Amino acid sequence: KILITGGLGQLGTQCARLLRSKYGKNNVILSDIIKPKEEIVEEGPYIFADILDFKGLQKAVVTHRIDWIIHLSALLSAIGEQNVSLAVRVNIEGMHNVLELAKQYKLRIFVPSTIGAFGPDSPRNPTPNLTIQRPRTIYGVSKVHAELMGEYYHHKFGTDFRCLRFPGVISADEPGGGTTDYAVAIFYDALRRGQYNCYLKPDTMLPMIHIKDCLRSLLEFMTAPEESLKHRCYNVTAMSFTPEELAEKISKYIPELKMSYNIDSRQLIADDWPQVFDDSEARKDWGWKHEYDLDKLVEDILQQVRGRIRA
Ligand code: VAH
Repeated sequence: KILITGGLGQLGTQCARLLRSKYGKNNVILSDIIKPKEEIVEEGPYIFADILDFKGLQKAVVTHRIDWIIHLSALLSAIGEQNVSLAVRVNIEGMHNVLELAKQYKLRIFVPSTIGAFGPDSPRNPTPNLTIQRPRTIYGVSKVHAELMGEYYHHKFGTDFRCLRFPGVISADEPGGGTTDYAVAIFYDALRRGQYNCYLKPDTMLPMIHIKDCLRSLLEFMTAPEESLKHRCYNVTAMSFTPEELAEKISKYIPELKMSYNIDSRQLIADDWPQVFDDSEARKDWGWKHEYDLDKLVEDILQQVRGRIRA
């Protein structure tokens, strides 16, 4: 049985869909502290689970006989800077609770980390799997903490902790509070208004991945044999692009797309992040490979967003 925390964020719903297609609808339990829409509940079991309530989480793990926890609850980079104390509680205290349960009940635990777990002292092009990590956002700090705590519990208690560092994830669902989210919002504005006012400079290069590749990497990594894993944390990526490169690809479909640039504080975050992610360790140890390049991503996301706008 699999429990997904933070299930109504950018990754949760489609993560549940993928895992249910492999393990069966009733073996994957989506959870969050938000009331779900009807269609979410129709797709499979959904429960209330607050990662800050250790006892409640423990009850869920026991009553649902959970074996794996996919821990997605977190405040992302930009929103974390606006609410540091909440980010500390959710991203750090929440992680402690989930990791403690993983230890006590011998759960396999997946925690996503991020390009945001690196900072200005890390090599940026490329950023290797093992290098200095001194991030400058509370999101990044909390994700380095998660990586270190997970690795410690693995070596000290044998906890099966697994962590993938994701680049910016591109989906048709508008995520909340990330720095890479311009690359999702642009599709909506381009289709609705034929223009996009970007908060990052046109040449800001960031590693990115299509959500389908992101979630497939999670599933393949979670089912990889233990002996193939040389690390507990792996970088994964598919491509890197800039706002102007993305706009140029979208213009092939929406020729009238007009870009404007209105830089805000998220530029400072992006300037500390990797530009190119080296995921050769993941490709070598457990056979990671991406399937969506930028052309395929743009075609697919445009199609999905068109469907959402018409709906
Ligand atoms: C963010 N989309 O921008 C998230 C992610 C790699 C970026 O962590 O904060």
